[in-house]
Amino acid sequence: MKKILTIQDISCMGKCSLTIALPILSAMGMETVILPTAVLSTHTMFKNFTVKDLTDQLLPITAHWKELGVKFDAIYTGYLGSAEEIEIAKKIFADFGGEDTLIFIDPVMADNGKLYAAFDMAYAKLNAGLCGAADIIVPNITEACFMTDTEYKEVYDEAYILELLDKLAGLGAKTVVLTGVSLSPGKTGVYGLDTVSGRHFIYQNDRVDASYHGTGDLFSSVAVGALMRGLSMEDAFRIAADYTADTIRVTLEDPKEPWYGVNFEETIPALLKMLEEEEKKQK
Ligand code: PXL
Repeated sequence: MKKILTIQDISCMGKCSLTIALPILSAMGMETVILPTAVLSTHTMFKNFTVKDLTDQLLPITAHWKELGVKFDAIYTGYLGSAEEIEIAKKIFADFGGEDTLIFIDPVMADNGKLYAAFDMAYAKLNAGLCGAADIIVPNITEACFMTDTEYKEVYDEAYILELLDKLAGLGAKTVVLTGVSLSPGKTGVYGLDTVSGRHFIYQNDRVDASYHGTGDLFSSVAVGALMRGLSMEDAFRIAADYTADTIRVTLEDPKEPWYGVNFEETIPALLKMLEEEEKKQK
């Protein structure tokens, strides 16, 4: 069984970060080891949430794992709360990384042209540095712009995306995948670049006109799980994009609280079916 370490916060109620990564990766057949960076009462779309930072716990926890000789098939980082936690993530990559460990970074910090309230430009630069240590990074367009000093555009063409991918490649990751890329009306998806071979890949599906908290975490968790199941980059990101869109569609039928998160619990059986069908095709 593959063993994945995921490093991100735990927002106890509301669906994002670890409350998505853990059930999704477990359902996909992965042993999932968690390193919670902070405990929040709810995710940050609720008012008056509490936060307990866990920065001082991270290295003692990983030192214990080191003593036990633990090895991971993948390390997947999501929302990290501070500059110090980025430095710690780098140290964890150095301590547990290696040829047989896929490092997957979702540099969660911004969307729709803006940094989230907790972050500033200095944090974006540190995140860019962290991305240099990755095998795969999956920024959205906003995050890519902040990390590469590029002007953010709501309306863009393919040349803009190709330029962003080249700049992201300059950060040092082996594969860079831009998310939320729309190259024609009503479509959205991913545009990737394997920086070793220079090969691009693109996948566009139908855009669902709704925005839910935690969908980036769902997308990344599924992509990591699919890669660990042995799917190619193209197949893993296509399934992650399709599954995320399908889950948003299912959630739209639930009239309550659109900011709460998506009803991924209902769509896990469909995800497993999608994966099994893909795997059967490849046999
Ligand atoms: O879904 C990303 C995420 C995770 N955790 C916390 C967040 C966010 C995005 O805003 O605030 C605490």
